[in-house]
Amino acid sequence: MDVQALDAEARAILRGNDRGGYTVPTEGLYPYQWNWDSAFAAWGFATFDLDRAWVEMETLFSGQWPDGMVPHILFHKRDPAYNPSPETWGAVTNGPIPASGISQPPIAASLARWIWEGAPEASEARLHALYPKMMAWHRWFMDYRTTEAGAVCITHPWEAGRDNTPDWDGAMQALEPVDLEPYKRHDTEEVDSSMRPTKFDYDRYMYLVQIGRALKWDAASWWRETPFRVADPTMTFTLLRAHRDLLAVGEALGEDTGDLPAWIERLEAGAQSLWNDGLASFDSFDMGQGAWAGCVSNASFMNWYAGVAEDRMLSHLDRVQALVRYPVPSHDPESPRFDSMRYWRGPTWAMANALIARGLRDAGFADRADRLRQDTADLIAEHGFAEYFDPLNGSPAGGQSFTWTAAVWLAWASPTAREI
Ligand code: 9WN
Repeated sequence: MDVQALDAEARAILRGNDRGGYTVPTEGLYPYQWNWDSAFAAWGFATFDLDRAWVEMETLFSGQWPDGMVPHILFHKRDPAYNPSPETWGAVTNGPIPASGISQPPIAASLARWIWEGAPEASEARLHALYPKMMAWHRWFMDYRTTEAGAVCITHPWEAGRDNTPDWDGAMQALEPVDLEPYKRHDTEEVDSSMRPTKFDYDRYMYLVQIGRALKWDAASWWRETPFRVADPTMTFTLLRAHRDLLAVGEALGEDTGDLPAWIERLEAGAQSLWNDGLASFDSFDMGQGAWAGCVSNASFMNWYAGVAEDRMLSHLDRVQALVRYPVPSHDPESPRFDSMRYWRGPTWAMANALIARGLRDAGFADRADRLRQDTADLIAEHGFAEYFDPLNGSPAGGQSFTWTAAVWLAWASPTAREI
């Protein structure tokens, strides 16, 4: 492995995807600022340009809505080729920047903490300024996405950032997209359709956007009326972790930590509500139909990242790792729904591995964390900086020169990365 060349290539990808204050996930396929992609980008930039890292975070929060939400896409500069457009979303004036009407996994506070810990003095003022914005966003999740049991829900498959995972199959089957307006897909013009969600899924993505637009994306109305509400390990675990990190930051910086301890307690209970006894795993739960998804996904393994101990997940991890060359697959290879190349139905995602490994390390499973880091480093070194990969043979898939893959290489997978 030529580490110097790989580090240089990763930096060049981040610079190349920089559109001035924000980074696109990849040229063409995703021409705007995506929420959790940007948090990873900031983490990557922090390894060689600290100021640019904070600018990435600041630009993300410059799109925050008055109710606290930080949208999943910010449409800074219009790209007519991309669909759904700002008008299709219909959230052009809900916040300071035209945006989508939903959010994405809240990893920003955690990654901001890691960036700050790497350079505390130079980062402190930037983190101070972001702190109240992060609090407001976290409060928004507690107010508009959390079940009574304390699990965090998604209201659209795009909100979890795991668009077409089998986790949502049941909830998607239950949707009847009546009066669906005609729409044009952009993704399958950029990437082979065998690697992307099907028309069945896309019809329902667009149908949900249509309903949200009619409700003007008013958070309370949408939470009440959306026909798609699934309690999700990605959201629950990332928000729980982010609450803990924000609390640590708030205490260190002398900020008001407000409701954070109570929110943590609530989400700790919520995390347990995602334990599916029949599957012996953390799972997604469709609130609409009161049904488990029955899925061991890569998000199921984020329990340690959230500070939730569960040794039974180790057996799943060891089992799943033994089945593929490049773990962690986004869906259980032993499931009949596993599809090694189709988006979130099987492929491996380097950025998800970074979060899983961080959790394993924090929980004291350093050997497993190291192994995952090594497997991910091999994957990227042998198959490039793709959006995602076939877990069986490493074939690169989706977009290329991908921001979050380059970022997690620099910040975590590269042998030159700082120990986290
Ligand atoms: C829709 C940008 C985003 C990621 C998501 C990933 C994918 C978009 C799409 O790309 O979602 O938001 O069109 O498929 O699923 O996690 O943030 O990289």
